[in-house]
Amino acid sequence: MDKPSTTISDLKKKRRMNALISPTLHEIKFNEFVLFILEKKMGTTRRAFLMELARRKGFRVESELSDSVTHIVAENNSCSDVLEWLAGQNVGDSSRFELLDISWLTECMKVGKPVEAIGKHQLVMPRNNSPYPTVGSQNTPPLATKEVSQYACKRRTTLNNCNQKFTDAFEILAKNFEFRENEGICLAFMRAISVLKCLPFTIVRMRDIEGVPWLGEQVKSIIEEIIEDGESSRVKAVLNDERYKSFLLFTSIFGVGLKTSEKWYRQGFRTLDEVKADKSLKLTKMQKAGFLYHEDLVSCVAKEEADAVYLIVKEAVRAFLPEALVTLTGGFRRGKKIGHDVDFLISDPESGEDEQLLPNVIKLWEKQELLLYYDLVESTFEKTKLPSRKVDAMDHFQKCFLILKLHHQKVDSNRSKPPPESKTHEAKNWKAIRVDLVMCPIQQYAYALLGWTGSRQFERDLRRYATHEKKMMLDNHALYDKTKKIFLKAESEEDIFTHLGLDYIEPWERNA
Ligand code: DCT
Ligand code: MG
Repeated sequence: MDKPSTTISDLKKKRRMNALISPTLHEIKFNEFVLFILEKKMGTTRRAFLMELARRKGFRVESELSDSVTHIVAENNSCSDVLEWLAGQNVGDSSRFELLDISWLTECMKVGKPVEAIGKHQLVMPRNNSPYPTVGSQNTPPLATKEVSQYACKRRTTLNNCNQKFTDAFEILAKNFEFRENEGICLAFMRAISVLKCLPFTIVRMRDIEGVPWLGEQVKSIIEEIIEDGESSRVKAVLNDERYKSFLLFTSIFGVGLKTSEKWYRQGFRTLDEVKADKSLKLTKMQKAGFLYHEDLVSCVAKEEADAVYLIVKEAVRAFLPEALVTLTGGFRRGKKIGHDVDFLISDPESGEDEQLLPNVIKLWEKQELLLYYDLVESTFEKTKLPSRKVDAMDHFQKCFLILKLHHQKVDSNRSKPPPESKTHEAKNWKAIRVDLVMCPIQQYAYALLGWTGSRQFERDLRRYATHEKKMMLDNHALYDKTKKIFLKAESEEDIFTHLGLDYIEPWERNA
């Protein structure tokens, strides 16, 4: 069917409109915001009139919803009407706009300059119904109106991090302070990272983070710089810092911590090749393995590889204890797709404790030539011992830190993809994987599982919460009620949350 032909009068009308809509050469007096007037329910003519009027008064008004627009003015539209319209405009995060009613613009026009946008001018969602709680100016609540708890164990933190550009920057700064052994500032950045990860929106202006805990002046000034310039000058300086760069390299070696890094740095080493070239250096057994398998160990473990390791661990454990529980813990239990190692918790409901299991598994893998390195740590666990007061204390269970030889074939048979077959016999057909095995009595299983699932920040805050809010002591073995002077039994993680009076947080919501 032919389109109806445009009449002369249509054309004239269009030209008139265009003349009104296209920006004329009015001086912009008020540069602090950029307006966009919504045509929906207002109509073309009235919109064109208001745009021209506002421009004449010195306001900057855009015809299109460009990136520079900060305020959207609407008439006869509710907040949801405008949000619905915005959703169809493909403008990304629409929470960056202030949504205002026409009454605000009318008042501005009356006085010939911007008036403060207050409650009556703002288009807001009814409470509890909002995709982002309010859209408003200085005196309205910021985006994070729902109170954000200071405790990670009262927040739900999934892997969906809306603020990665900020958290990546703080990870670098935190690491730098860790390398400088300044624990206080390091922890301050870690807490900021943790709280930013739980926010359900991307921060686009400082107002968005009003009332969010753990964001001190230092943290805020860096957030502001990243919002304005897209990057932080402090982070850039750290990335170029010689000490930071060397420590990052040194600590990437399994078995090398801050003490060794400091020593090597003082001796003048700056790269791993320089360390390797010095044959007089005394390396521990762990560090030797760290250098030998460095390339494999720094390339992260993928979930498929962790699943393949799980099958190997389960088979070996069940060969000795057929009823044993073998649970994948750490980051992979929280739903991560990559990790630096694979963590397992093992417990036997039948025998309770079996100190021979880990030594037997080690012997078996040695025979199968799967073991590249191991360090068996004996249990120092005592049932009557009170939970540790130290937030980062290691637990007392028997455990084994090891490097396992994972044949590609084991991963690929899981993946149901043909293996990248080695062309020559010499080609390496395996990858070295860091594995932690922890053996605990079944009575402590729930506590050990909660402790080994992490994240570290989540665990720290669980313990801090127990101490400060509940007068209880929590660690990977037990929960002790100091008021009642009793140990609280738990069969599941849910039981522990209940003892602490906390809502249950699923493992994939513990990525704090
Ligand atoms: N953990 C802890 N305190 C420590 C060390 C570990 O609470 N001092 C807990 C938290 C996570 C779990 O043990 C496993 O530790 P990692 O393997 O270091 O952490 P992850 O979350 O599994 O991280 P990655 O994915 O890098 O392995
Ligand atoms: Mg891990």
